[in-house]
Amino acid sequence: MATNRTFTMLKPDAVENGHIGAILEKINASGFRIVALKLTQMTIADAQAFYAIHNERPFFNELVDFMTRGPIVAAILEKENAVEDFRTLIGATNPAEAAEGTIRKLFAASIGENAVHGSDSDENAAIEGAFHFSGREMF
Ligand code: FUP
Repeated sequence: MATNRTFTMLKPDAVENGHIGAILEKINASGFRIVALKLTQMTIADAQAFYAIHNERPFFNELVDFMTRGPIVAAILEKENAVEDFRTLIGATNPAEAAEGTIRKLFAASIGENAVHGSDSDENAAIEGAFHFSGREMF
C-alpha cells in the first residue's frame, strides 16, 4: 500500500483540556510520522473557509465559533493508508458512537466539540495541509 499523508487539527477543546501530549502520543504509537506541526489559532474567516462545505448546515456558526475560540494544533501525518487509518484512529464524528480506544471516544465530549479533525480524502488532505502550512514547514 502506498505511503500517503493526512491532515489533522487537535481542536480548541483538546488544547484547553491539556490533551495535546496524550493525543500526539497516540498518533505516534499508531505509526504515523509527523511531517508538519504547529500551535495556531484560526480567524473567523479561516474557519469559514476551511469548513465552507458545511456553510448551509444549521451548526455552521457554532462550528466556526468553536474552532476560533482558542488555539489548535495543526499537523500533517504520513503513513501507509494515512487518510483511512487516521479516521479509524479518531472514531466516529459523534463521540457517543465512536469505538472504544479511539481518540474521540477517549477525549471528546460531543459531536460539536469532538477533539480532533481528520481529512476525508487524499485530495482534501492536500488542500487542508496547504491551508495551514507552507512548503518550508513540511518535512
Ligand atoms: P468529520 O469528517 O468526522 O470531522 O465530520 P464532518 O465533516 O461531518 O463534520 C465536521 C465538523 O462539523 C465536526 F467535526 C463537528 C461539526 N458537526 C456538528 O457540529 N454537528 C453535526 O451534526 C455534524 C458535524
